[in-house]
Amino acid sequence: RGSSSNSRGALVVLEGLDRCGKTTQSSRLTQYLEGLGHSVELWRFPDRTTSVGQMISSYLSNESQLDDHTVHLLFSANRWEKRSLMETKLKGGTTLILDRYSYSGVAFSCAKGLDLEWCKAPEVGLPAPDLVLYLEISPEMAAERGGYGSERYERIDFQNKVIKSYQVLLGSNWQIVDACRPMEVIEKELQETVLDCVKKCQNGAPLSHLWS
Ligand code: Z5A
Repeated sequence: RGSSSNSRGALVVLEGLDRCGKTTQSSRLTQYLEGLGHSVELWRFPDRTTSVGQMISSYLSNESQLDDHTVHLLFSANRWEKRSLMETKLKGGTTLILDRYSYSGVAFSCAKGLDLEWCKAPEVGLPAPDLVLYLEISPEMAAERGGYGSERYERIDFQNKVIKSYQVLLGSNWQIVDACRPMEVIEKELQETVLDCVKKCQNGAPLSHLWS
């Protein structure tokens, strides 16, 4: 499908508060692109299947206690262990839809009080997304959705701090999406934006690295 010798897959990230609809929308987007005949994969961070991911998972479900800096570095390591595969896939023409990425890493750790620059440092050099879709919702509205409250960060006061940290990270490749609307309406809006991004990458838009 590529129309340039530098043709590649797009790196698309979905970010936002807990229960904003990332999982729902990232899987719908993946199905949509597959339906159009694109090579596409859905990944999520943390990737709880690796040994680092299992340490993170047990921390998130309050089964283990870890120093905040340690947890931050584990989340980052969990992305670095996928970096090489990520780049291979993108260069091979596969679009990756990521359910959370480095922005979650920084936003959640900063919300705990860690220094912004310290939090960004271990992410430097990871592939930079071509597009970040930020699904915007209030913590109160998110809490009304299914399953809220069972994991470590699922408290409204903490989620408000996370929003403030995300605001600092906002860049030119971000699109803010009103996530309070019906799923189908959001889905349609994302399809157009992502297809546009996929086409740009097929036409050879260069892959950059964080933080750019
Ligand atoms: N974390 C971190 O600290 N550092 C890092 O580097 C990374 C993450 C990567 C686990 O993330 C935690 O790790 C997370 C950040 C931190 N903590 N928090 N908070 P996770 O991704 O595994 O967990 P999550 O954020 O809790 O994801 P989630 O529960 O899967 O939520 P979601 O994907 O955003 O939402 P959803 O599953 O699509 O939808 C939730 C419910 O709402 C479900 O019942 C849907 O049917 C419903 N829904 C979805 N969309 C709508 C609309 N539009 N209207 C009405 N209802 C809807």
